[in-house]
Amino acid sequence: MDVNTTSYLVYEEKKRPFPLNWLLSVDHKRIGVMYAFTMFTFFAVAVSLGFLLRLQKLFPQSSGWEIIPADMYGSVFTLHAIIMIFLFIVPGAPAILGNFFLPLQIGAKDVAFPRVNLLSYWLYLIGAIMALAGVLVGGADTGWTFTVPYSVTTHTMSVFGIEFNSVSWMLTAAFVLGWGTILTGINFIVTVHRLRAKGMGFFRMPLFTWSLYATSWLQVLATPVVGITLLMVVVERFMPIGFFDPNKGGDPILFQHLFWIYSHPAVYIMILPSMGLISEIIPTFSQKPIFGYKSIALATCSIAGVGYLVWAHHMFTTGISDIAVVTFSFLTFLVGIPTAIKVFNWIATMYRGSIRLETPMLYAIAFIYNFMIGGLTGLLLGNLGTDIHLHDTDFVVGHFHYTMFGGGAFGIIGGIFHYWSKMTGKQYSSKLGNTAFTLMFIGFQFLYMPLLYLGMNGMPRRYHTYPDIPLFNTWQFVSTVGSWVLVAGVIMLFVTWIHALWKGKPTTERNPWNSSTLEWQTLTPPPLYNFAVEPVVTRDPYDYEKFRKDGST
Ligand code: HEM
Ligand SMILES: [Cu+2]
Repeated sequence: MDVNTTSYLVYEEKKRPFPLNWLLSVDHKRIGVMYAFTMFTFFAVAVSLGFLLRLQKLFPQSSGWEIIPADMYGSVFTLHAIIMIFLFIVPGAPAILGNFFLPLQIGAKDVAFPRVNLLSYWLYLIGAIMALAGVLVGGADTGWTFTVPYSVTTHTMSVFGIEFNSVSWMLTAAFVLGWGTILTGINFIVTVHRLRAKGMGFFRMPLFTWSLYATSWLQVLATPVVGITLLMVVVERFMPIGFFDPNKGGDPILFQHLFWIYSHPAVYIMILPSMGLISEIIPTFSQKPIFGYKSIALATCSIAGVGYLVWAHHMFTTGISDIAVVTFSFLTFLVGIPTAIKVFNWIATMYRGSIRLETPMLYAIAFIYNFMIGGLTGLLLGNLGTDIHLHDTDFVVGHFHYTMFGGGAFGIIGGIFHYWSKMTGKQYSSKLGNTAFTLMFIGFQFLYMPLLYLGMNGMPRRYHTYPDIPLFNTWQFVSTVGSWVLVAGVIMLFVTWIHALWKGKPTTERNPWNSSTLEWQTLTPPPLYNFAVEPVVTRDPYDYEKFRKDGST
């Protein structure tokens, strides 16, 4: 049944001049696009900071080489991380591709609360501006983990005798940002429960929708914990109340529990949506139904569930009890099982498939490779025996870049290429896209693999330089050169997207990759009302046989 012919559900949005026709639009697609522009602008800023962090470590201390002064190094990696985590990877795929495609994947006209959706974007924007404005009042050098008691006691600068504590500024910014993601989570949960097309039961939902659903529950259940915790730090900075500062009778370990009760589930908020995108890309470019659809859907929920119970693996060196260490170590290993099921199912889907190595598929395969390294190194950190040695070293920095960047961010970028022509009505140049990918992938390995080795050899993280030791000199140098290649790839990525927006060949082709899920049935780009007729779902989302036979939805 063609969902684009009869027109009784068609409507228009109120006409407004640019940019109000965007900034005040409640259309989920426009909100997704606004997030894309804002988030990748911040990403570019944070990549530049990452580039500087690596450049600082090109040569050892004895060489006198210094790009970032020692007393500024902390502020630079803190800002790099605050932007990457709170302004890029946490809003991430749900904000851009979730907003644009969730209603299209389930056959709806929009999300459940369009105005709340716009409010979420505004809270994101206001929080982001506050976080960046924090730099103007001295920036924070606490690390993105805002570790106490340092973040309670440190004051950054005073102007004309007025104390400007930018840490409070950054904490409040993170609190505002948190509300943006909580409201997005509520919106997506209600949308999935209430707005699915006829015939689409839960086990007929596409896997990207499943990943957004599980992620939304984490956003709603975990984010309030960090919100209140950060506010407690702000209050403690101004008032004689002791929550976390031992000088005031507070407990710094309590802060770590509360902070990681959010921040570990937060890593699944970062990775589950990208995993959902990989589950869309792999069957499409293998032209085969996904292997083990139900087990992937259930693995998604169990990762979210068990992932909520492992937070203290970040605290093995804080002196928590042996029982606690063994319990959290066991639960950390337990999360490895549903993750392994997903990786196995993706590879099984590719097995004997007719593989097309288009740009989205390249990012999807790189995701699997990077995330395997990220996951396996995570098991080393989840085990007390090895973690005591590796905690707070560059091994940890390598580990989370493999998961968050090599996994999360590679997944988002692959997803944007996958849906590019559907979103923009224009084609991108595969040549440019594949060149960007190749530079990013190779640069990435040369940047972060050495950090794993340096950390195993004792190089602490967050140090602004290092002693003149041959092993350190070699691999710090290689890692920095790797960052140049990676950054060249990121620049190439932006060139690809700008070139496509500007000079890309227009297309109205609805389903260029021959994908089987519902969003590809709409016009390209989708009209404001998405579907002229409410779709009726009659098959499983990846039932290629039925899809090929009659093009059914
Ligand atoms: C070209 C891209 C990037 C480069 C060159 C880069 C480089 C770095 C370096 C060198 C550090 C370690 C600073 C130190 O401990 O001495 C660091 C820390 C960090 N990076 Fe990146 N990074 C990049 C992308 C990303 C991405 C995409 C994410 C997340 C999605 C990310 C998240 C973080 C976090 C959370 C920290 C920890 C900061 C802290 O200790 O508080 N980075 N980055
Ligand atoms: Cu963790």
